Amino acid sequence: MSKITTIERFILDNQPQYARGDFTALLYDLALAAKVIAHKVNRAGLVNILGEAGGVNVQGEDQQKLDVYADDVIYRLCDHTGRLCIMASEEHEELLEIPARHKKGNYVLVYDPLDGSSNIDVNVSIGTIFGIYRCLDPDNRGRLEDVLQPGRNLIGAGYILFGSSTMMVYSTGKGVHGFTLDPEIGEFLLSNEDMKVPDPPSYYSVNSSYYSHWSPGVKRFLRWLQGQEADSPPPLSSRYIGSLVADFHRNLLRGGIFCYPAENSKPNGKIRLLYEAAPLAFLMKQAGGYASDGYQSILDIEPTDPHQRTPFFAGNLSLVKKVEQFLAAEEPEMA
Ligand code: P6P
Repeated sequence: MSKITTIERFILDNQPQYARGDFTALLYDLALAAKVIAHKVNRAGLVNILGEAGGVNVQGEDQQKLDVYADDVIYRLCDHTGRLCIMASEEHEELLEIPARHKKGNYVLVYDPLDGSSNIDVNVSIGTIFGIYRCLDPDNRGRLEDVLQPGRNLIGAGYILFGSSTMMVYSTGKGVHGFTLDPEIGEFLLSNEDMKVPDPPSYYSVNSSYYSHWSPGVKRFLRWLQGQEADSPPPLSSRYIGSLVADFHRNLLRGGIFCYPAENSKPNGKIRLLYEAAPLAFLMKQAGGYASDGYQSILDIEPTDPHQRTPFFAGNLSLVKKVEQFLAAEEPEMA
């Protein structure tokens, strides 16, 4: 029997000596949010039977959609703790200020409260993604500039995967660690310490129905991946369930590449830079992989808008660098 380590214990054991505890406590807050959201998500299928989240409750009040519910849980757990100076959420066009009655802290939280929530109705895994920055100016905290930081400034990032079990996977810059929720005791227990993306890879994840909309370089990369070029690698299996966190998690665990390329009608792709691509890129780098927009590291992109999108390739370094190689050698498509 391996020793039982709760996420709280692991966070405490790994916080630096000089830590004052705010960053550690913020990670606890997110672990608590994960438990609260998991409880509701895991009952989503009972909406019409028990009238819970997403349906109409016994008082006839409209229940919140689960992504709105998840957003509300994270905000209300974090807005008063004095640890944050500002938040940015996929669910809100505007930045989320800390109410004036509460102290502003030194950290910034960016998050997608429930990515892929449309998959709930078909019982496919979904996820929460988060990133943590330090505010830039301690004397002027909670500005747009604090949110528009490149991923290389992240001091922590992670995701919560609501799947066959609920997992919280995070990094604070000292490796990637995974915790599985034991619903019986309501604790996240260490299940994957120091996760590294395996090599050789096993999978690739992409929505091939968009093939005709991709650039020549991306098309060439997919043909290479599928064994149609002289120097193609050993064949990988295609796995894509249209839920970013689930597809990303599989490639992190088994080795591979997740691709959401730019398309003719979507030049910046679909994945959000600030609260999806950058946090996942931080994790993938910590796990020995790499994430790119096809031309540069995701972590080097300087955001100009909290909701901007980016083409996204994440996984084994060798595979993502191959995308960059094919895009760099791209011949313009014949008219
Ligand atoms: P498509 C879900 O809507 C999402 O944002 C990600 O979770 C997922 O990877 C992607 O979109 C799927 O997009 O265009 O393949 O349906």
